[in-house]
Amino acid sequence: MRVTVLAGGVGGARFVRGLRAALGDADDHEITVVVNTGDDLWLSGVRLQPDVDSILYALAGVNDTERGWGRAGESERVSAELREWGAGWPWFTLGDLDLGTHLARTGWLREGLTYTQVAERLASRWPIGVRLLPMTDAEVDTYVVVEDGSRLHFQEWWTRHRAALRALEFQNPGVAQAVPAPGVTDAIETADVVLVAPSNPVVSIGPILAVPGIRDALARARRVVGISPIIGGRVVRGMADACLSAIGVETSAAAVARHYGRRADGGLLDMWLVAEEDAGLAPDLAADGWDVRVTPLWMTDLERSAALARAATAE
Ligand code: FO1
Repeated sequence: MRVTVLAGGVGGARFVRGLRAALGDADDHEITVVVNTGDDLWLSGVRLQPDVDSILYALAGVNDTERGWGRAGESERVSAELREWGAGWPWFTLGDLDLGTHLARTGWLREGLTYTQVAERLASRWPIGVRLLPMTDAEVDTYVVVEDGSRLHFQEWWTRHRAALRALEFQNPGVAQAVPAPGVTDAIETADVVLVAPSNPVVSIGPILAVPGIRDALARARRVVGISPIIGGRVVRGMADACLSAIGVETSAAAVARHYGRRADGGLLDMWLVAEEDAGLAPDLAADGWDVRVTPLWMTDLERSAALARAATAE
């Protein structure tokens, strides 16, 4: 079975680990993950790709599971030194091990490798069992326009202000000229199923869909299944509610489904998975023609994540 997943950071990483476990070690499957790079940033001269790294580290089993980002067993000596120099952002920590990744990436970029080639090199360190493709080789960092009219890099809005400044708009300068990274549209069009991971619909899945050509590829896909990132009317982790309200979408599994839209109506999805806590939303969606399935969505351990992946890949 060929499965392609559109994914952001933590929710994406957990889901992909479950998918890898669900499909097992048999040779007859292929998992491609198209990863959001809208969270990327330059800081202190190095290039960070938080979602690529979160998924890579989680699949390699070297991630910090408590914090949700960065490496397990991390130290922060360099970050402390950068603070002394007044370099970088004092609210944004570059862990020492993580910094090794950023230095390797930046060096390879300087040598002329593309983001796709860099991701391939990084992933070759561990037998992660999936192909990681950045959504594009272009730099399309996210900026947030807030209420007083100022414009912040997404990471400043997210980590420094904890998404507390009311966002009016999310922008990805350059995205209109970007093209999908090599292999992305092919992975979408040739997959038996494309899965939209339970990632932030606005700042994780949104930038992927904004890359010209990706929506067209999804329209040609065999089957597209989405998993709700909202359980019981609440975000599972992170601050997706602040992002949803900025684009006028309620924090509910039904509203996110309608935001993505049914493929039959020119939208994205053939099927939508909602949590048992949201079973009450299913009849209304079904009445509007949605193929909506109710299934446990909490990915609290690998077995639950794998069970969710099985539900998502079932016909
Ligand atoms: N999140 C934080 O809340 N504080 C940090 O200092 C921080 C540093 C950081 C460094 C590398 C990296 O890959 C991720 C990092 N994150 C940090 C997480 C990141 O800001 C966001 O959670 C994601 O980009 C949103 O998906």
